[in-house]
Amino acid sequence: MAERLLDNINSLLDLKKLGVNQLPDLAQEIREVIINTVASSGGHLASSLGAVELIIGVHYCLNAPEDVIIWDVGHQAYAHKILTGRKNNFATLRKTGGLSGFPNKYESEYDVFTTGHGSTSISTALGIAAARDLEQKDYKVVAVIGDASLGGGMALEALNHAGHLHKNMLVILNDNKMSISRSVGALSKYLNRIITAPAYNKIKKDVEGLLLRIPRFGFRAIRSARRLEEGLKNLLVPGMLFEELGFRYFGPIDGNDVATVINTLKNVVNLSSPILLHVVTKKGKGYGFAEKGPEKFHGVSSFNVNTGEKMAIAANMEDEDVKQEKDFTKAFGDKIVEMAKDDKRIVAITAAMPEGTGLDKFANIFPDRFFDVGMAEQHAVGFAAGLARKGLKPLVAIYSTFLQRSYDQIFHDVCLQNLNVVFMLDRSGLVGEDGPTHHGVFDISYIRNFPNIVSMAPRDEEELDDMLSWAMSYDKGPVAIRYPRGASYKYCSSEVSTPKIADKSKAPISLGKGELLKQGKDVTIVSAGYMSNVALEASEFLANEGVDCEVVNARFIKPIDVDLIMGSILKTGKLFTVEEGVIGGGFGSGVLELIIDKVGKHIIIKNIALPDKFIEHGKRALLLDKYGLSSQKIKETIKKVLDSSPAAERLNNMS
Ligand SMILES: Cc1ncc(C[n+]2csc(CCOP(=O)(O)OP(=O)(O)O)c2C)c(N)n1
Repeated sequence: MAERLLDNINSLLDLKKLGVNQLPDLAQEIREVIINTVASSGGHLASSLGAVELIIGVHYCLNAPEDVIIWDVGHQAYAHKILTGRKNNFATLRKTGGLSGFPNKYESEYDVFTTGHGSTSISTALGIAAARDLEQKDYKVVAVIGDASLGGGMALEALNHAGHLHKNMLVILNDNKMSISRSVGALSKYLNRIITAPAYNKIKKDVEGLLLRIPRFGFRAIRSARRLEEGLKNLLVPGMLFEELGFRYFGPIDGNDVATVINTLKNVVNLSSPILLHVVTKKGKGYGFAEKGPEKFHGVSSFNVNTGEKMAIAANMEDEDVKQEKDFTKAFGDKIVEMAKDDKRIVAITAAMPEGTGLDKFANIFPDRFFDVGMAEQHAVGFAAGLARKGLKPLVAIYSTFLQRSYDQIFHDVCLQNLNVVFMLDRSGLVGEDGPTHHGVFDISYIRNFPNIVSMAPRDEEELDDMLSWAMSYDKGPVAIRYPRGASYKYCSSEVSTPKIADKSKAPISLGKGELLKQGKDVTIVSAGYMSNVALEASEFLANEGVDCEVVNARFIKPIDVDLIMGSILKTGKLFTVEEGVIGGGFGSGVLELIIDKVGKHIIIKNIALPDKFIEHGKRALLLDKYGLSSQKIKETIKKVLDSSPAAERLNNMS
């Protein structure tokens, strides 16, 4: 096999030894590595392919890690990983123990910030620029942000502040006109106008041509061109939004032409003010299937490179488009459509994730009652509050991890007003390969703290249907429903035994009422929702060891069915709570708060939950097992507690 340029690139110094004319070939080689790796490991393909030349250009012109580069979301930064010393273990991307799918400050000094959530980069970069100036240093600070992420509230707040502080920093707007689906919103239209305005583009080309012809004098050329440019822009560009905010705007340039990227960067990187460089790239660039269907290849599980076909539904992508026959997301998407046909007051809101949340079907059938607010979770909740205030029935579908953005809006705009907003928290629990930025493990705690809100978790798709019907007809305040990614049958074991779903006929949903899944006399296991399938399986393992468990599905995380739980504890004297959420302030804590003054002193209690730490990425089943939430591990924990408890003997004899 012929030697590749990439074979000799082991550091950024090696990159800089190449001539600009060699870089298109390098870009091609990097693309091949990304495509082949993601085809096997799953990952964020289309965004990463689109950003290859931009990343090469940035590293060619800057001096990382001294110069600081912050990647917004970070899903586009695979080429950055490959160029900054991680080429040889890139094949481990997203795998258990392997490279993270996002920038990770613990993985490399070139990843200045651990990221995964959108719209944060400009704030971080501005903070770093301010720190640099206070310390009288002179490195460069760059934020690279996508067009959809730029529409997030935090990014707009940061632009506002940056223009005011007037720090030297460069914001590179990587505009591919796409979020996961097409970008939405007025800002996106505005950017599109800039790109497509023919008269303005012609002038831009002339200005660029001028700069490119005299690169060594580019700095001066820009200055002299600027006055002319500014006058023309005032005339021709509607708004001049960025300039009005205090940025000097350059672009749009072709971000997939590495020479253009480098020539432009060389000129703008030394200017002293906040600069916004508008770079236009093609999402999915260089891989036909991804260019044609960028939304399908935004986040993918493993696929066949030659056909573009999915190989498996294995990877736990945040936004992977493959729907299984029956899973929580699909159950929700189908059910809400069915309900909305009969109830015209139902409206649905997504924050840039119609497909991922299952709302795409609703969007197609009820376009007027569907709102994609863009990557703006805070606004999504405030907007829902307004709709609810006027008597509509808004449903907000946002992944557990991204709804964290809306903590104050849940408090102030919804719970405090006691409005009938229904929150659908998909991807609750461990999501797997996307890792700590994406695990939805805090929602039990952050939701149940607020007065007025009801919080529930279904144990399977059928129960999700029932809960959704109940929630939409409940008119006494907000409701949150949490459920994991995928199908309920998958959430039963650590792949060590046959999946088991409780098949007991279900009682109708009733506020604060749980259900008894299995009667027993030795031990009470309580969880809410899908984890009760795992608990049930653990109870079978325990039965083999002579421990007879009573298993309760509380259904409601708030209000908790204290009567049902107390009734069981009084019988067994031993309580184990199980939840796929962080231990602090979780479901188990909620149970303890309620029973603490009701139980006698001879009781064994153990909360089984995720530890107080950020959980790494990896295969979900392995993580569950590692952190004690597989049915086997739950069994082992219960057995250990029973065996080691001095009170056990007494308790067993108590009745
Ligand atoms: C706060 C937040 N909301 C939602 C997401 C899910 N998400 C990941 S990438 C993405 C689209 C990003 O679009 P853009 O910024 O334009 O970058 P591109 O992928 O097009 O390069 C979304 C919605 C997220 N990571 N963070």
